[in-house]
Amino acid sequence: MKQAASVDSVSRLDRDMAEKNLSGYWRLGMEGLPPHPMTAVEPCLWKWTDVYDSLVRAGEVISLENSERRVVRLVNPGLDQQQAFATHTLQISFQYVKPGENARAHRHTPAALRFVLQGKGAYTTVNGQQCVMEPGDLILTPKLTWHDHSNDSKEPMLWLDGLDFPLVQALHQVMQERYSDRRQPIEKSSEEVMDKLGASLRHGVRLADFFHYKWRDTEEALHELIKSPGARDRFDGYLLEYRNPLSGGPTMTTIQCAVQLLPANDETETHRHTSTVIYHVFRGKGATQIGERRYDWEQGDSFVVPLWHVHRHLNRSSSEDAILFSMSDAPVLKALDLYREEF
Ligand code: GTQ
Repeated sequence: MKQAASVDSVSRLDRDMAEKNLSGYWRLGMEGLPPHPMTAVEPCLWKWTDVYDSLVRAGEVISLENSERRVVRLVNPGLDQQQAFATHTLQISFQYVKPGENARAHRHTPAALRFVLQGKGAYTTVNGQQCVMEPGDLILTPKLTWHDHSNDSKEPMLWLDGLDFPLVQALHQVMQERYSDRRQPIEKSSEEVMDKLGASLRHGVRLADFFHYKWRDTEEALHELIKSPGARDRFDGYLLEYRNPLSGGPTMTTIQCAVQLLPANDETETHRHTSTVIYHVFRGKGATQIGERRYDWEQGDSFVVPLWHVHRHLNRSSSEDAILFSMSDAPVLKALDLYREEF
């Protein structure tokens, strides 16, 4: 009688507490917390042909009058499919703007970046700065910067979008505003800003922002790097991080972008870290071993290495360099003292 009463009193307690929006720790049992971070994000690879086919079809049926952007998102099979995010913190999608089109001006709390894949001569305007796009350029639209995309060229434009949307959503901070016109007035060009940047660094004057990394500068820096003795990283090959030239800090508050070059036949060593990385293959072909599985990739493919998954990269060509573009949530983990690495 006594025992039954005590069993009954726990379930009665739980029920009574639930009615008052309370919960007892004992409901978790004795298992406790996991010994290492756990994630629902799954390793996944998306083939360029699938992404490209979808973009081309969207080009036929989606107009920029009916959809604010013509964007195809990569969806992680381990996450809620309705949300359509590639990871729990960052989102990757691909955007297509046809000749003569304009994607109207807006700004939002999620930070975004563009890595240009195809086309030449279209531009994104960021807070009045005209950033003319060429393949390999990285263009930033940090939180609440106005941006619109215009293709006044004769070629279709394709680029990769990265956003910290899932993170900003988890913090319940998503909002967007539309600009009064479709396009912002252009006040200056990236070239003018870059010229001023040199002068401002010499004079110790701070420019407010830096939005545009040209591929010709990135490529030159990569080629300098491969010539420097001891520059090869054992886990990432020749890795170049996009740093804020004014602060020396990460690309943006929440996102670290990088390019890495793996020479022909190169194989890196295995490690893992608490940041999650989204990769896009800019040049070449190879493979990334994630845990037990090998993901073979070639130009245009994208893949995700989820947090705390051991991984290493292989260039499977005997003659060509491979170049990976990547974005990671490492700045967030570092800011929160949650960044750890193991090898
Ligand atoms: O180009 O402004 O992939 O606002 C998602 C949201 C791109 C953009 C995305 C956006 C944009």
